[in-house]
Amino acid sequence: PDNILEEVFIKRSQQKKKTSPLNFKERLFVLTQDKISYYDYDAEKGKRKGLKGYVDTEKIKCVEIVFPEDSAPPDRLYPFQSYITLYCDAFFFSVSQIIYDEGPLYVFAKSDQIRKHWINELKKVVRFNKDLVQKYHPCFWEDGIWKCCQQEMKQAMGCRVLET
Ligand code: 4IP
Repeated sequence: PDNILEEVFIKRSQQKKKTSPLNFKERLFVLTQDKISYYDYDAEKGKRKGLKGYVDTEKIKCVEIVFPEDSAPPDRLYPFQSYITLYCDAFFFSVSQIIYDEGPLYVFAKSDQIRKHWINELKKVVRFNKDLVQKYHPCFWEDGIWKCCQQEMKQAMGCRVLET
């Protein structure tokens, strides 16, 4: 499949399980019409390594930037001043009927320009998706709450209307 974009981003762990750590990994992201895939990346050799995960683009509900809440310490933002959130409709049913909820995927771009470019391309890719939302969460999901509206459910409906 043809790659639309390829870029190294810092990805926040999605914390699919309650016990998952909150950490940040450098990953090579590849966007095609069907998928956003991310790979382990050898920064020294500039080479792609193993596939770590992917999101089916048809499941994406929203592609937006994140606004850090006013009190966010600057070290959490530095040196990546930009963010992308992807709200994926992420219900995976395993054989044992355990439901994983994927929630938001946070990706930190190295520059505002890269962020803008990816958001534009992603919006084109997802524009005909069935499940696009009209409301989103402008701030992070962190420590079990949405920082923008204090809701405690990861799947809680967005609190701000998207501008079109
Ligand atoms: C992992 O932490 C990595 O951050 C994973 O990212 C992440 O998966 C895991 O989150 C998280 O537990 P450790 O390396 O310390 O184990 P990656 O797969 O890119 O290495 P995702 O892909 O989901 O962010 P959970 O929620 O999948 O457990």
